[in-house]
Amino acid sequence: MSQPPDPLPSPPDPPEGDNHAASAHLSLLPVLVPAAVCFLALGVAAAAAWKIRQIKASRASAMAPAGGAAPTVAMDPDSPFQATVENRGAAPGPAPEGMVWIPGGEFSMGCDDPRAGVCGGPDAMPDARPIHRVQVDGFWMDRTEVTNAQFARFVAATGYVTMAERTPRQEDFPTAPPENLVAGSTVFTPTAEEVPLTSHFRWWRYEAGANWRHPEGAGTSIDGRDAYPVVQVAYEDAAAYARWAGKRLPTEAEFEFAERGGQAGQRYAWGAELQPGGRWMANVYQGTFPVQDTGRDGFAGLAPTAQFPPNPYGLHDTAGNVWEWVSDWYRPDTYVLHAQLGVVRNPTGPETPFDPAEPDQPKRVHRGGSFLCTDQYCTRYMNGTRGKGEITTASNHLGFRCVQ
Ligand SMILES: [Ca+2]
Ligand SMILES: [Ca+2]
Ligand SMILES: [Cu+2]
Repeated sequence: MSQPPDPLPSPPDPPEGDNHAASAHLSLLPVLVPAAVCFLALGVAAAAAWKIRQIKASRASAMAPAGGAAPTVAMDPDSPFQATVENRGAAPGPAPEGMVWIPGGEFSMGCDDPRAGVCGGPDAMPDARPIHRVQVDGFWMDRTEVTNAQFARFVAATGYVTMAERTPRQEDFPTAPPENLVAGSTVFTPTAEEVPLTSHFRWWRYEAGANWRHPEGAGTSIDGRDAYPVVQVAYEDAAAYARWAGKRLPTEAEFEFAERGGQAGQRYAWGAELQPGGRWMANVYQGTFPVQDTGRDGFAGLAPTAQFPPNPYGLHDTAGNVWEWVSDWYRPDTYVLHAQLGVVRNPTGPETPFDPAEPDQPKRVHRGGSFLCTDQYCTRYMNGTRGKGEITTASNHLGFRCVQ
């Protein structure tokens, strides 16, 4: 667990802009849910078409095509994926503690429709297509999800108060009933019996007193959980930690380059099969969702970090355990736009968020899936798949890691 670099910190940052987002968040009480929980795949809504046209011009100017990119090598001519071409050259110095060098390079980003495959799950993942070429520069990346111990050092050094710990103010949420103005967050609750997987409201609840120190509510704690990933962090909490540590959140393209480990078009961080040799390779969900997590992979619920083998770059838990915030705004059509631009270099996401399913909620991308992902419902532990979440909404299956 790395000590943050000296010199330390800027004082705790005030909340970032976009506070309008909080309205969307709390006015939904008490049925507030994390928007990015294993949920239904979305098509690119026709209603979004005008927005595509609207932002096309700005996108095109914002992303220069990669000049002189390495030639790509065709693999299977029927595959939408082409070989990953890593940047040459060594890491720029010794690794910061707890981080590994990701060389960057040019790769095929996205996920093909997994449904026909074994354990492919029910989701078509249309927002992860078309598969297109992207180039990213090299960077350092945390080997693991940020842990409770690391986050505790940040809070001790700065006095930072996370969003879930702040009591909502009536003036900020004029439409919320006063009894709903209590600090808290969203917590997964198994159902008593099998339920239709049509509404995630059935297994998420807003829990007063839930926050990173009390991940499942006021009666729970992180005692003995130093090595577990911190959860119940909203986007600005994660970003504030990253700034304090002299780091930042990865972009979506950086995360995907890293999770693929230099290999092209692999379904999983560890290869082509969900369970090679019958072995579980990530902390995901077994059993009947959302009734009972049998923990066949060794963990029912959250696991400490790094309990499964790393990917070829030395990264643990890019798939599963907790979802991870990345810095891009979410739009379902991001890749449609990218694919029109040739090789996209160091993309940082669209200028504005848009989710046709919940157009009033500004969302950023989540990556990697969580301990709740299962091929019964949501297979977003697969490489290249995309999640999303309203930026003020935290939950007990969402965390982050940093890059620099
Ligand atoms: Ca598990
Ligand atoms: Ca993860
Ligand atoms: Cu999932």
